[in-house]
Amino acid sequence: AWTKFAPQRFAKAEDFQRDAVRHVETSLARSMYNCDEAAMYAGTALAFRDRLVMDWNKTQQAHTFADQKRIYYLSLEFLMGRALDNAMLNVQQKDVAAEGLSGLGFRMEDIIEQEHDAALGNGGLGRLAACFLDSLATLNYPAWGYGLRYRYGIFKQEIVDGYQVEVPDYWLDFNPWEFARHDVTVDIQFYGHVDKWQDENGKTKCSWEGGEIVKAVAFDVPVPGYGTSTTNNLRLWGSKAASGEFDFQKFNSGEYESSVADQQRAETISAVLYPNDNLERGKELRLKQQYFWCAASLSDIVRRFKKTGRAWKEFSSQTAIQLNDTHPTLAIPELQRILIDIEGLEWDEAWSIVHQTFAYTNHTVLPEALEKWSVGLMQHLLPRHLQIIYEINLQFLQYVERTFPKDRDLLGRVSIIEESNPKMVRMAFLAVIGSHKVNGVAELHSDLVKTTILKDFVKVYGPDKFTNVTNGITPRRWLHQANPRLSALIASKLGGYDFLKDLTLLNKIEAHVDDAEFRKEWQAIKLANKERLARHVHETTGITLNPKALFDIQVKRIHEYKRQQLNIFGCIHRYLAIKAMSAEEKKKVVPRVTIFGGKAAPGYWMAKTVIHLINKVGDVINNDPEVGDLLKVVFIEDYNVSKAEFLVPASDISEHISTAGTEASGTSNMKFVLNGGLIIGTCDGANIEITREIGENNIFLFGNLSEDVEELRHNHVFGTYQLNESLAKVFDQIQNGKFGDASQFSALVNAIVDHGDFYLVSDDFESYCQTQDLIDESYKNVDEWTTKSITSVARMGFFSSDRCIDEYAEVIWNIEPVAPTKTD
Ligand code: 26Y
Repeated sequence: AWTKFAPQRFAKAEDFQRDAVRHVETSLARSMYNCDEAAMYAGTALAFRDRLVMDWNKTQQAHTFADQKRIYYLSLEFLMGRALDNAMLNVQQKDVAAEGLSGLGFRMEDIIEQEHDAALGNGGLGRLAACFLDSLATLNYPAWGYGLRYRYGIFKQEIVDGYQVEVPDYWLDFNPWEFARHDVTVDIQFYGHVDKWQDENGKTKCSWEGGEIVKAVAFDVPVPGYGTSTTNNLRLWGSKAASGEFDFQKFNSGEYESSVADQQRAETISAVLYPNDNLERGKELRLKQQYFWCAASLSDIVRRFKKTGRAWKEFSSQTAIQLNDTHPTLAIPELQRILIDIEGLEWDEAWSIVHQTFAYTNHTVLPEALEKWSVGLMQHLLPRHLQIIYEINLQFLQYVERTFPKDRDLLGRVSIIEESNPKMVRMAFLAVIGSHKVNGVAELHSDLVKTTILKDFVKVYGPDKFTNVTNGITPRRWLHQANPRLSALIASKLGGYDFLKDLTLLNKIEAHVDDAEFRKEWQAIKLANKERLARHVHETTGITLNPKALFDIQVKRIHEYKRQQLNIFGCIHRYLAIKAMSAEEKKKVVPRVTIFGGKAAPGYWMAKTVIHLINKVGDVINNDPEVGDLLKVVFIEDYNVSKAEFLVPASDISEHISTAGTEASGTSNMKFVLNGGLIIGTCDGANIEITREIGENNIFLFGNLSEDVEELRHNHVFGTYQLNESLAKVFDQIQNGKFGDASQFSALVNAIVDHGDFYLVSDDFESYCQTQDLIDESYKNVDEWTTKSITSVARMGFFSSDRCIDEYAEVIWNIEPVAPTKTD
C-alpha cells in the first residue's frame, strides 16, 4: 500500500511544476519569488530524483529477490558528466519538464547548464565506464559500479597567456544525485605486520595485525536505464577517520590537535583524482586509494553474498567482477585473503573461486602506462597482500616450469615480480593470472595485447583466455541527448525511437539517403549545431567563426601518441600555403576552422608545450588579415563531458590520428561519426572497425600501418631517414620566432628532428596533408559529403555500448538480465 505514495510520472506539466516548486520551497527553503536558475535546477533535479529513487529501491529489491548472478564493475574512474538531462531523457519526461519550466519562466537549456559535471575521470577509460553503466541499466542487468568519491574531480583547465593552468574542481557543494549511507561503512586497514601461528589442528594460519584503520563510507548514485524502470546503483566510497579506540585514546590524553590531523589524513585518501592518463607515476597515496576502494568494495560484495546463505563454492556463479584496467588488481589478493585468512578456506579452493570471479580489461599497450608498484612499498603498506602475491607467483611459476621445463627464460619473463632494482610488482601480470578472461578494447588492440605485452601468457594459457570486446558508446547520451534534432529526424523516418534501444535499426535510414527533404534537414541540423558552437567560441574567446567553414575538431587528452602536434604542424603548413597564394587562388580555398580541446597531465611537460604552441599559432593566424575566414585555429578551454555534448554534433571532420598501434580503441571517433561527422584517422584502434562498418569511401584514412612502426622507428635511429620537406618548412617558421619565443617550442621540434621521432610525425606528415586536401575537395561537393554522412550514421549500429555489454554478459560474465518491475 505504501506504493500509492510513490511519485507518479508527470502526466502533465503542472504535475512537474507542483513537485519542483515544492522542493524549491521546502527542500531549499526558498520562496518562488526569488527563485534563480540555480534554485530552479535544484527543484527540477529533486523532482526527478524522487521518481528515480522509487525505481531504484524497487530495482534493488527485485534484484535481491531474483537472486541471480550480479556483475560488479570496478573502476577508479566514472566520467558521468551531468545527470539531470540524462535522467529526464531516460525516464522520457524531458518534454513535460520543459513545458513546466517554461510556464515558470525558465528555459530548459539554462537550467541544465546549472549543473556541475561529475568529472571523476581522466578520459576514455572513465567515460567508457559511464557508458557501460547506462547500458547495463537499460538492458536490465543486475549490475553495480564501484568507485571512489573524489572530493576533487579532474582539474579545471584555464588557459592563461597560452599556457595551461590547473584549478581544483570542487564539485560537491550541491550534489542531489548522491545519497550518503552513513550506516554502510567498512574499516580498512593499512601498514602493520603479519602474525603466523598454528591452529588447534596444527594448520598454519596468518593474520594481518596492527597498523592503522581508515573508514570507508558508501555514497550511492542512482543510474537510470532508458525506457525501463531498472535503476542500478553506483557506489562510491569516501574516506573518513575511524572513530573509536584509535582517536579516542588520543582525545583522552589531550592530543586534540593531532587527532584532528589524523582525521584530515584519512580524508585525503578520497580527496583527489590523479590527473594522469596513460602515464604511471607510482605514488604511495594512489596505491592507498586503490586498496581502500578494492577492500571496501569486496567487503560489500562478500557481505551481500553471505546474506544469501549460499556455500562458498557458489560465489563465482553468483558474482562476476570486472577490473577496469589494472587499477583494481589488488582486489585479487584481497579476495584470496578474505577467503583463506578470515573465512578459513583452503588455498586451492579459494584460488579457484577468485580466478573464476575476476576478468580483466586491458586499455593500453604503452609501456609507460603499465602499473608497477615497488615491492618495498607494497611490503610496507600491505604486508599480507605481498605474501599472498608471492604465493600466487610461486604456484604460477611452478606450473610454468612443469609445463615448459626447457624454457628457463620464460620464468623470468612471466614472473609477477620484476627482478629490477628496486623489485617491482607487475600489476598486469597479476591481473592476468587472477582472471579467467582478459580482453582488449578493439580488434587491433586485442591482437597487439596477445603479440606484445602478454605474448608469453598466450603461450602459457593458450589463446582462449584472451578475447576482444570492441568498445561502444551509449546512443542515449551521444545521440539523443547531445543532438536531439538529429535524433528526432531519424525517429521521424523510422517511426519512433526504437533505435535508441537497438542501434542496428539505424541501417533503415540508408533507404532515405536520396530523399531531398531529409537531406536538407540533415544539413540544416549540422549547420545549427555549428552555429551553436560558433556562439560559444565567440562568447568565450571573442573569435568570430564562419559557421559555413569546414569545422575540424580534435578533442581528447593531450598526449604525444595522440599527435595533436601533427595537427598543429598541419595548420601551420596550411597557413603557409594560404600566405603564398594569389587572390585568385584564395578564392578556391575551402575555409576551415580547426578546433582543439583537451587537458594535459599537470606534470607532462611536452603535452603542455603542445597546448602552448596551439594557442600561439592561433593568435598569429586568427589575427592575420591576409587569411581572414580561410583559416581559424581555436583552443577550447576545459574540455569535459558537457562540452563534448555540444562539440561532437558540430563537427564536419574530427581527427583520430594516433601513431598506428598506440590508441587502444578511441571512443570519440564513434561519437563523431554517429553525429554525422566524417573522420580523418590512422589505421589504429576502433578506426579500423569503423572503416569496416561504414565503408572505406566514407572515412579519410592516412599514414603508416602498425606493422611498419618498428622498422620506421629503427630507420630514425640508424637508417637513411630524411625529415619531410614540408615539415622542415613548418619548423623553420617556428624556429624563426613566427609564433613567439622559439626556445619555448624547441623540445617539440627536437623530439622529431634529433630524438628519433618516436611517434613518427615526420613519416606521416605528407600523407596527412594530402588527405586534408582530399577532404577539402570532398567538402566542396555538398551532395557527395551529405551522402557520406548519412550512410555512415546508418552503419554505426555496431558501436552501441549495448552491443558491447551484451558481449561481456555472454562471453565473460555469463549473466542474464532481470525483468524490470512495472512502473506507475
Ligand atoms: C596507471 C594510471 C596512470 C592510468 C590512469 C588512467 C593509466 C591509464 C589511464 C587511462 C587510460 C585510458 O583512458 N585509456 C583509454 O581507454 C579507452 C577506453 O577503452 C580507449 O578507447 C582509449 O584508446 C584508451 O587510451
